[in-house]
Amino acid sequence: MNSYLRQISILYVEDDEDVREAYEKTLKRSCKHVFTACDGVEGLKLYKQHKPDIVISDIKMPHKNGIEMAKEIKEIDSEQSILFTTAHTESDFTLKALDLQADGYITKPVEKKILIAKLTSLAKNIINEKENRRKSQILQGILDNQSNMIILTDFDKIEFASKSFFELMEVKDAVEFSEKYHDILTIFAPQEEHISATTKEEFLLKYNNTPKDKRVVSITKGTNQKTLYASIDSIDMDENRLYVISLIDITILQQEKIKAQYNASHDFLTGIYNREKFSEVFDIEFLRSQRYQRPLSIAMLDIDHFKEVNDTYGHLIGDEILKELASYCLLNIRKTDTIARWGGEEFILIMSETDIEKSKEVCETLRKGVSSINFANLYHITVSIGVTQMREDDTKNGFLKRVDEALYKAKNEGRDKVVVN
Ligand code: GH3
Ligand code: MG
Ligand code: MG
Repeated sequence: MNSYLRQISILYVEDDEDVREAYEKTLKRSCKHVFTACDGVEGLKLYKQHKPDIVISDIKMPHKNGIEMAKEIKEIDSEQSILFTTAHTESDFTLKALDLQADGYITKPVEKKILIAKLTSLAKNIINEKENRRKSQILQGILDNQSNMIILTDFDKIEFASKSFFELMEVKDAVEFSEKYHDILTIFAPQEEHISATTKEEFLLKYNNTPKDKRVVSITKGTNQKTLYASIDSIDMDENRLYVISLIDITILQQEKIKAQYNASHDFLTGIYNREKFSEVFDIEFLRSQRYQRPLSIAMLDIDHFKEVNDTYGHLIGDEILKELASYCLLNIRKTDTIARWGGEEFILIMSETDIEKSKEVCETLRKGVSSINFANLYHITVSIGVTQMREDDTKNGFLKRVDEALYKAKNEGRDKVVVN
């Protein structure tokens, strides 16, 4: 028993009743289902009803000939296997049939052995094709059911990818992807700390040299930037190696991380550095100054009688003044200097590479500037500032204590003053 033929269905269209009945018997012995029709009209009707795997048809028939019927069938399914039987070996009919990409023709009278051999080879292809399609569907189903995006690629073209990946890239399938993006590497935007490359080798090298938890790529889509965690495995095929790239969208996570990092280092009200960030910068500057014997000054600034401001104008106005003061200081210090909110209405300024003469000048300018501002378009405040330069035998605490003392002195000496200690 022919196992390939056993799995397929056939539509046999032939107007000659004797021929039809004779072959129907033969076919029924070998095939799963056989439908027979006596002309093109009936043939087409049965085709639509049963969608057989193979159509065998005579050419010359009443009502609708074999070629007309085949044309209509091909419009329904361009991949449909069609085999013609014909007595007119050299005729136009045959040529037209071949034009239609029929899968072949057999001359009449058809030898049963030849017919079975021809059908077996067609059936083999059809079954393999069906099996491949089934496997592809299973694979696609598996890929689409993953929470992460998966791409099967040799880095040149995409063999398979999950629907979620194509959706992200706004393409229908792998063919449209390669038309739009050429290859997979072009979609990974060059970004600091993110993996990108122009060749497969470079990309894999970078990937392998990046610690597991930092294997991140970014994909830019218009103004939208996606951050994705990547993991790559390889599959060795017959002649080439395929890579399974798995991408997890960590954009939101990344944004939250950046936000959390920002919140951890910035003051909620004024937006300038907070005390934690000040400590971090201060530690570095202190060490640097010590190691390279470079001048370093710090200043502590405190709003005068701020309690009265709050009491008179209200807390909201007080907040507004704090914000405007912070912005003003930030705008009026050098890029290399650091200003932070020390707490309440106190601010601290780190001036690297600055000796006491220069830092006093900076503070005087700030003090004068502040006293001339209309805060919230209405209110005037003054500030007292203590300033000091780092000394050779200073500890961090000693250095900070001295600036605090300077500020205390400025307050005692009547406020709206800069005092050096
Ligand atoms: P001095 O000149 O001696 O510094 O007097 P002062 O009133 O500024 O100092 P004091 O330490 O007595 O009061 C500080 C005030 O700063 C009290 C507090 O309500 C106010 N303050 C601290 N943080 C904030 C804030 O975030 N918003 C507002 N609106 N006020 C604040
Ligand atoms: Mg104060
Ligand atoms: Mg104070």
